[in-house]
Amino acid sequence: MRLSQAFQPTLKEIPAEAQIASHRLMLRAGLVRQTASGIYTWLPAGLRVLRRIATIVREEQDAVGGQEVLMPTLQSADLWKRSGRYDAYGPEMLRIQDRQKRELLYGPTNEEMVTDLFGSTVKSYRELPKTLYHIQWKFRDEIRPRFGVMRGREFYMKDGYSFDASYEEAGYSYFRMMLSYLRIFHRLGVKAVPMAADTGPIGGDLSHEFLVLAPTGESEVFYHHDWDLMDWGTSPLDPQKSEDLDALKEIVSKTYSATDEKHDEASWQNVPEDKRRSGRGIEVGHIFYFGTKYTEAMGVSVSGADGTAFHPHMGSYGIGVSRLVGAIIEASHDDHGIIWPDNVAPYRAAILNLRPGDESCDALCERFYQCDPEGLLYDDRSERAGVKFNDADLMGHPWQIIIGPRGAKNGMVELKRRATGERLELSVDEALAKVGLN
Ligand code: 5CA
Repeated sequence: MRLSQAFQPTLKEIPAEAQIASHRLMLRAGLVRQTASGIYTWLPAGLRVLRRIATIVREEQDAVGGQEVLMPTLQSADLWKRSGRYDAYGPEMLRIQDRQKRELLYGPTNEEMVTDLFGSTVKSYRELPKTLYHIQWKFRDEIRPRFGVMRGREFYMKDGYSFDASYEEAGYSYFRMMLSYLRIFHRLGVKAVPMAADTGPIGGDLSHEFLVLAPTGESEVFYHHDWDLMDWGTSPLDPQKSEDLDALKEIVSKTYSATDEKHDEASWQNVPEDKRRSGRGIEVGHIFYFGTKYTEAMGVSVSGADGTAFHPHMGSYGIGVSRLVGAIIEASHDDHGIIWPDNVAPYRAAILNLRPGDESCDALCERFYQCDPEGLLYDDRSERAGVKFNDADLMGHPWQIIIGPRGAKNGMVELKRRATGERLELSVDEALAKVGLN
């Protein structure tokens, strides 16, 4: 994308309502615009990040046997009356009436709808297990929307649902999903620790939240330092192997971590003092096992091996895809702007033309740009170099390819790594290789 043509409205003034860094940076860098309280338009660069996150989530969910569907945002109130949650959910649910005076709602989550879908389709234990997921907009009429997309009213969520024949099988689905989550957050370039958590209005008796550690997080957390040291990118645990899932369960039970609601002083005292860590975290995912709560309430059963019907055991698994955009920035920024991890950056690199109109500068910039016009942002504006440096730092591109008239004449470019500030003087071929454009 050529910046001179891009819809990339960066703001110079910091909006007063933005209290935390990620919110300020998202507005300043032109990722989102607020249209109503807790409701945002995603601008091109922000939408690119949102899509990259969703793609990684999708790949890792498919890798553990998840099957993607797309359920609607609007749901019939009747579904929720069957589970008993229509009245229980309270004022967070946005209730709507259509022209026939039928009651609808904008879905805050999809347990009811997916249980109904499953029940009308799956009839025998032989068809189990099944895991369905979708990535869809949700609405919760939060009493206090704040921190931009981190606590919005309309937000983008991946929600997945597993159906199993027994408690034991459901446990494997649960820990398989935990492993999938650990891989997802690793690929997104953030450290998210699974913490024992309350189940809240979703119900159930086994639940973990995944928290990205950041001082501005809304939750207080306590955890064993070993969680900081685990590397899920190189972990040999295989989600398809029961013994590996047992090993993960063992790690979870032996390595303390909890949000403040679940924090237990006695177990905390068993963590060696030099291994105790506490701080604040942003909840980016939440997984639950809740057994037959919904299948029973909604009258969904399948026939077992001996012919008797039983209610399948369920779990549900959420990831806040739009919240993650804010959480990643909260965990990865400095005084100059965003520092995007490579896998989620809107553009893999920016090309900064320091002298547009200079023949050799223009030619060399074009040469880089034509390698990947879709994946690169070419700052071809007739602005001062200082403006371009500042905007590139603000927008957080992992690499800056800096091309000035002197270097261009000798076929040299400067490469800056945003995360470290490191600057390299390289030949064209070396620079292409370093950024992965060759
Ligand atoms: N049905 C379950 C899991 S599928 C569920 O809804 N879980 S949840 O309530 O914990 O939401 C899942 C994730 O969505 C949360 O971990 C959080 O990352 C994200 N989320 C929840 N509320 C908001 C909100 N108001 N704004 C942005 N993201 C949110």
